Amino acid sequence: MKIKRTILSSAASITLLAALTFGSAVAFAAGSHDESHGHKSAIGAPGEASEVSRTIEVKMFDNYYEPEEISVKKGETVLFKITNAGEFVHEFNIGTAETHAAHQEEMMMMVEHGVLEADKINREMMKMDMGNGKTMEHNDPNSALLAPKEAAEIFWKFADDGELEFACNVPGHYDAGMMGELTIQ
Ligand SMILES: [Cu+2]
Repeated sequence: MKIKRTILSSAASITLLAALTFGSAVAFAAGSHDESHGHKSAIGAPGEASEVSRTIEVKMFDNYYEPEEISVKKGETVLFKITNAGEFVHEFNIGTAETHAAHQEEMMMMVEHGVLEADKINREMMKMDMGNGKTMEHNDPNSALLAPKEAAEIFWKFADDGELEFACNVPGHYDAGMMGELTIQ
């Protein structure tokens, strides 16, 4: 009787352990997702077209932006009209130094997998399952990854503060200076 109860309770604790492990694995995955895709609360949130108070045109060249710096108002919703006027693939990504660093690692992986070439984006390959249910698709609302001559629009609502940067995380571009300060006033 005593032995049987011990077995039962250890089976119960294994189940509990499994539940706890599973729970923490999920929490970890969610946490790392936040890190790689930006702390949404700090960098702002996707904006509504009806709330746009200003349009800012951004041109991407090899390897710099025009304008070089951007300043926005607290809580403002901005429509960014982005054009890639360069000869290489570039990105306009709203984030912090930390989120850009994390994103650069993802982009490095895209280059290693042949998804990203210097002057070409293989969008079909981006949809491939990486074996973990994830893909390399880039449709984050805070960024636009563009091949030469492509254009995109980003509606973004800024928070009240934050130390933000807009940057290109294509390998080597950020370090070459393809980033700018995004000041909230
Ligand atoms: Cu670039």
